[in-house]
Amino acid sequence: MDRQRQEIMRAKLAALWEEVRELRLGTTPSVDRLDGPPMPLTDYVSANKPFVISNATLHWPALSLWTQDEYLRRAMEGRHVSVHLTPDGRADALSRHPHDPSSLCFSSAHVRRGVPFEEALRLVIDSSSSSAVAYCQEQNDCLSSEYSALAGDADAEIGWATEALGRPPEAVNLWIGGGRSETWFHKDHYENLYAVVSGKKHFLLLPPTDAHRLYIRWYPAASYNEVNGRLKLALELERHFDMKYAYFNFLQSIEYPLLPADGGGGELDDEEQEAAMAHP
Ligand SMILES: O=C(O)CCC(=O)C(=O)O
Repeated sequence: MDRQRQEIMRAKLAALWEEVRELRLGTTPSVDRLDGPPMPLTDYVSANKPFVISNATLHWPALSLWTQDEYLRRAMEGRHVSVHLTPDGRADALSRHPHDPSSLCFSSAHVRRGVPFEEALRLVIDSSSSSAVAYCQEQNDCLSSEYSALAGDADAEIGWATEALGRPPEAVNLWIGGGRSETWFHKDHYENLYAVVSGKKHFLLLPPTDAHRLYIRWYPAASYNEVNGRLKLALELERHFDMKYAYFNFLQSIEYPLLPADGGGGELDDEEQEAAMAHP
C-alpha cells in the first residue's frame, strides 16, 4: 500500500475509533460523575463503562482515621505486613535490561514479608527521599488478612455492586503508598471498585473499545533484590522463565485524578499531566 493510501486509512480508522468511543462512553474523554449508584446498572456494568460516585464513602470511619499515622500504628500494633520495594516506584513494569540497556525486561519488586507495620509505614513515609520506594500491598483480599485490624473502618461490601455483579466482593485489597508509587498499566479480568481514602490516585483508563491496541509481548523476567540486606536494590534476571506483558503502542487514554470520598480531582495540572502521559 502506498504512503498516501496508508495515511487515508489511518485517518479513517482514527475517526472510527472516536465514533465507537462516543457511542460506548457518551461524551469523551470524560468519565460520568454520579451522585448515587449507577442507574440503570446495566448502562454501566454490562457496558464496562467507568464512573465516579461522589461522596459514596463519606460515612466510612477510615476517611478520618487513616489519615492519622498514630491511629494506624495503634490499630496495627503487633501486626506484620508485606512491603514491595522498587527503586522508582514501578513494580511489574518494563525497565532497562540489567545487562543490555538497549533492551527491556519485566521487573518485579523486591518483596519483604512479615514486616512489623510500624516499620512498613516508616518505609513508605521515607520513600519520598529514599533509594527504595516502598508500597504496602498484598492483593488476595489483604484487608481481611494482613489488615484485618482496619477492616471495620470501611464497609465490607457495597450493596448495589453486590446486586449488579450477583455476588459479594471476591477480594478487598488495601494499598498504602506515597507520591512516587505508580501502578503500572495492566488489564483486570474482573470488575473493580476503587476508593481513595487519603491522598490522590491518578488513573489513566483505556476504554474497552480500544482493546485492539493492546499487545501481549514477552520480556525477560527480572526482579529487584536487596544488596546485603540494605535498601539498595539491584535488578537481576530470573533464571528459568520469561513473563508476558500487556503492552500498547498508541496512547489516548482517559485521565482521571481521584480524591478521597468525592472521587473527582478536576483538571490535572501541567506537571501531573506530563508525568501521567510519560508513565501510563
Ligand atoms: O492501586 C494499586 O496499586 C493497584 C490497583 C489495581 O491493581 C487495580 O485497581 O486493578
